[in-house]
Order: sequence, then C-alpha cells, then structure tokens
Amino acid sequence: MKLAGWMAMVLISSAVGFARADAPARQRPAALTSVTIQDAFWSPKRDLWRQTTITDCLNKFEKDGALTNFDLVRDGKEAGIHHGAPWFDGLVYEMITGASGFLVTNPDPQLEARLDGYIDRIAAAAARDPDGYLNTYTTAKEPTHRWGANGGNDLFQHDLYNAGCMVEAGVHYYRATGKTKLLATGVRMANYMCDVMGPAPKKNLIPGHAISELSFFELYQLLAAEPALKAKLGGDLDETRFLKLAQFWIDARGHHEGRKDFNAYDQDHVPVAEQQTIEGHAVRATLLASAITAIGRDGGRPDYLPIADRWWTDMATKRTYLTGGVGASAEAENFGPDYFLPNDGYAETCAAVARAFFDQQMLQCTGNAAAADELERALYNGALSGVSAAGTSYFYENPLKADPKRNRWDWHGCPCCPPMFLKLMSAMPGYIYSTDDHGLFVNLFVGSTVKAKIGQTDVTLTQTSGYPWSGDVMMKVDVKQPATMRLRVRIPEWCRPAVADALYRSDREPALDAFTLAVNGQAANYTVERGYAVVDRTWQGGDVVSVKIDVSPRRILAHPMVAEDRGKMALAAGPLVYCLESTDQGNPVGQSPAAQSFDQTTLSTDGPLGTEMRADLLGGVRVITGQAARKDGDNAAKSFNFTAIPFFATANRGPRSMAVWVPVATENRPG
Ligand code: FUB
Ligand code: ZN
Repeated sequence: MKLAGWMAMVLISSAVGFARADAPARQRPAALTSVTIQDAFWSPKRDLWRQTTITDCLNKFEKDGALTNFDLVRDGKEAGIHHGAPWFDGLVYEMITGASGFLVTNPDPQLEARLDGYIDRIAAAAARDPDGYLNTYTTAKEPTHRWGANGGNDLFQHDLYNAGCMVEAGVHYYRATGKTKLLATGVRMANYMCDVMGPAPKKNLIPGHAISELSFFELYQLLAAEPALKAKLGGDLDETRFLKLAQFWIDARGHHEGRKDFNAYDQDHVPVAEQQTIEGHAVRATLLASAITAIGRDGGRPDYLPIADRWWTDMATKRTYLTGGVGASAEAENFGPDYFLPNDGYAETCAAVARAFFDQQMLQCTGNAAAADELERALYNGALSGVSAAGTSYFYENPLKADPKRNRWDWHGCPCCPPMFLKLMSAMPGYIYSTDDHGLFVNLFVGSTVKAKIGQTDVTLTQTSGYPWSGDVMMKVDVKQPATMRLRVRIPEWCRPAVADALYRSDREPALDAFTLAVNGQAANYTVERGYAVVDRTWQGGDVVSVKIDVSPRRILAHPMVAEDRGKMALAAGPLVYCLESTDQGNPVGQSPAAQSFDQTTLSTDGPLGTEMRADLLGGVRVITGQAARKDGDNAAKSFNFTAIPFFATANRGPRSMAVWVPVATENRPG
C-alpha cells in the first residue's frame, strides 16, 4: 500500500471485446473436492507450500504480533497498542483461507488444530463487542473511526477489507472442515455491516480496499445453497442482505455523498459503469473486477458484464506484462496508461494473483479460452515467481529486469503477498476443469483426476502430462455406460493464429501441427470454438484422448506501442516466460556493468534455440539455449552461448541481475 505522490491517470482506450458478454458460453468450475492433482511440476511445489510455506508464514505472523492483536482486544488491553499494519487482521484471515484450500485437498490435523486455536482467539476477540465488530487496529488506535467513518479513512484503516477477509476465511474454513465458529463470527460481523452501511438512510461506506464485494457474495451463495447451515447459524438469517450490500459497494463507487472520495486509486472516481479502462491500485481493481464479474453472472446483475468485459479487455490487451503481472506503476501500486509496461515496473505478486482470480471469473462467464490463456500466463509466471524454490522467501515486486542487488525477502512489513499466493495456489485445482450442461472443459494441463456429473452421467477424466516441460498430454475418459458428451480442450494461445494487434506475439505463426488431438490413437475431427478444440462423441469407458502441444522455444515480440520493449525480444516455451540471469551466461566480458545489466547483450532473430532438461538446476528446470553477443564499452561484441531459465525460478541463487526483454542485434532487427 503506497499513497504518496499518487496521481490518477485516466486515459481513453478502444476496448476490444474478446467475447461479448451478451453471448456467453458459461462454465461451472469443478469443485475443489472433485479434483486430485498428481503432477510432476505442481505436486512437489504444492507439497512444499502446504508443509513449509504455510508454517513459515504463520510463524512469521505470530512473531509479528498479528495474533497477539486479537488477544489484546479479547482481554480489553488493546488501547493504543497494535502490532503491524492496520490490515494485519485481514492477512491472518487470508492465511486461513489459503490454508483451507490446501486442507480440502490434503487433510492435515496438525494444521487444522493450529488454525482452530487462532479461530478461538479471533472469535473471543469478536465476542467482546456487543455488535460483533472486530478490527483490532481501529479499536486500538482509532476507536472513534469505526469503518473509517467520522473523519477516519478506510483507505488506510482497512476495516471493510479486514471484515471481508474474515467472511471469506469463514466460508472457506467451513468448506474445508465443516466447522462454523469463524463463519458464525463473520456472519455476525456481516449482519452488523448490513445494519450500518448501504443505501440511505444507512451510511454510504465502501471498502477502501476491495475484497468484501466478492466475499459477501460467496457468503450469500453458500447460505443460499445450504439451508441447514443457515438454520444452524440463526433462524432469521437473511442471506440476500449480503448480496445487496455487495451490490451496493459496487454501485456506490463514484457516489461520494457523506463520505471521502477514494478516487481512481480505489476505483471510486466515477461510477463503475462509466469506467472505460481498468484503473488504480491493481490489487483493488482486479479484486473489484472479480466481484463485478461474479455478481454479473450469478448475482442478478447482468448489467455488470459489459463493465467486466471492458476492464478485462483493457487489462489483457494493453496493461499486462508478458509474465501476467499487472500494476506497472510503483507510485501507487497502480495500473498505468495503456501500453505503459516498464520492465523495472512494480507487478506486485498480489496483483498477479488477483488478476488470475479475475481471469478465472471471466473464463467461467464467457467460456473463452483467451481468459484461460491469461490465467495460465499469471499462474506459471508472475504469480509463481512470488515464492522462492525453498518456499520460505518471497517477492512483493516482480519486475522483468533486475539489478545485481535484487534479492528475495524473508519477511516484509506488508506481508500481503504470501497469503494471496497461497489463496491462488490452493484454489488452482478447481481451475483445471469446468463443466456445462453438455460436457467438460479442460482449461489447464495439469496431471490430475476430475470426477464430474454431466447431465445424468458420472464421468472421471484422468489427465497425465509432462507439461509445461513437454507438450504431451493424455486424458483417459471413464464412463460406466457409453455416453454422449462434449469435451472441450483449450488450444493454448501460441498454438492458435495470432490475434491482430496482440500485446505479445510469437515471431512465427504456429505450425499446422502445433496442436494435435487424437482419440484412441486416431486423429480426431474437432471444431474450434472460442479457442477450444471441441470433440462431440459417444464416449466408451477407457477412451483415451492424446493431445500434443508445441512447447518448443519461441521468440516473442511486444506490441510496438510498448515503448520499453521496442527493439527487444523475449523467450518463451509453452506457458513459461524465460529470463537471463547473469550467473548462467559465462563470463565473456568480465564483471563490468555491461556484463551485469544485459543492456549491451543482444539476441539474434534467427539461429537455433535449443532446450535441455537440467535436473541439477533450480530443482529441475528446462532451459533455453542459443547464441548471443555482448559488448563491453567500445570493444567489439563477443558472442557467447546463453542459457535462459524460467522467470518463475529467478532469484533463487542469491542476488543476480536478470532480464526478460533483451535487445535484438541491429543487423537482424525486424523491420
Ligand atoms: O493495502 C494493503 C496491502 O497492500 C494489500 O493487502 C495489498 O493489496 C497491498 O497492495
Ligand atoms: Zn501483496
């Protein structure tokens, strides 16, 4: 969170609707409980995050006093004392949400007992307030500014954000464990909020940091779907209040009567229906956009869908780094104008995570593979880079170039990114597959099994894959009786013809066999719809679909409007963006500043690119190799063999200089 020096930048852009929201091919995400991951790439990482990263973060939050804050309120000893940032309560709740996702797929009694202990402390603190209000910072430091009202400022206090995180954690912990203590605490708080804020005569209060919009909607959906749970939580509970308040928070943007104007920083400069581009703090903007999309789809507000479409299109086609990072400007952690993508930009891990949530919502809403492409881009690059290979150090910023001093941190004064990272990675199994009334969508290529019901038919699909290192994917379809079903397999963006005006494009059109699909060894007839290969057939138990995806290395060029990338090239293979780190490049011109910065390094637009699976490197990565040249001062350029590593693996060997975009040798620069 940074506010200093912030100036709103509102530029007009021509949004290119990637899929009109009025003609959606909607998907329903597979429930987390229906997917099991067994994948050479993801499983070891997920085990590490589950067993090491969660513990590491919880230990560090405890050490920071984030849990003590609740005890101080519980014991009535909080006056004037608060540890950490005002949003620490929210971050504890986010840890519970992230851990909950992992508990669904991997029950862990020890972790659950630890979280139960936290929840007891949280619930006891909330119980001290007659209304169930709990925000330890405000109670301790700004007791007259509850909700940021009466001269307070929720932009800083994060009262509504913390409450939203509590509700979200209550919902997710209930889904993971069936336990209702945190959910009941969140419902009490949510009910109190519904009493206080909303359309006049209630108070016009909106979240200074979006998140509550989506979590209140999730609470509404949970209670609407589970009457027994609703009865358990309180006979007269009316879940529609939570939906209405979530809608109010969206509709009240740009209407400042009786409250502070949070401006474009908080998507509050004009009503959302009038916002043409995605603006402001990138985490807030993308979390708000996720809620707008979800409520537009399932919350009775189809008028929100064109807003979501417009913002998403602006983000994906003009304001996204090659890595999926967003929020280029460090000044206010905000989106800059269209095509403003400096390589030393900000790209907070939280922003890559939140934009992935937005992508997932858009995918479910439109059924368009372009949204899954963007989700995958962030997942494998700009979000995955947020945690080290050892799982205990982190990045807040994920720029596409680094000086030799840049290193990961063990912890941070604003440790918002690790919990958001865990939320995404714990939810990720639910993003691999979706369904509709006709069949199954395969959105991501991850070794896994999904159990789905299509109409009356129970289907089990088992995917095995060496992705992202190899493009061979097998899917075994199991049905008890022969069944007619539509299988839709995403054709990744780099295997489809390039889109006009694309933000990033490969230097070559995809080969005709860049994506192939066979059923039981026979090339299959399929149609292509919204970026998916669509196979309609009567499936027999044991049918096997084999997909081959070209993951050979490719050179990437940016849209000419991206000033910083003009005359430069990046490398990618499959979904992975690559970077050069100084360590891997030999020592052709010594350790001069030129050698360290890559500004004097050039890549050629032709010549072979090789790949090699390096088990010895960074826990096992596939590198890209080729010829480059480097100048040192006035001396002639010397050629050398470069080795590029996946961007997600950067900064795992101590401080290193790094670059994703590298100048193209002038003699073969594309015209
Ligand atoms: O606003 C406080 C923190 O700053 C949030 O958790 C993140 O969005 C970060 O940008
Ligand atoms: Zn963050």
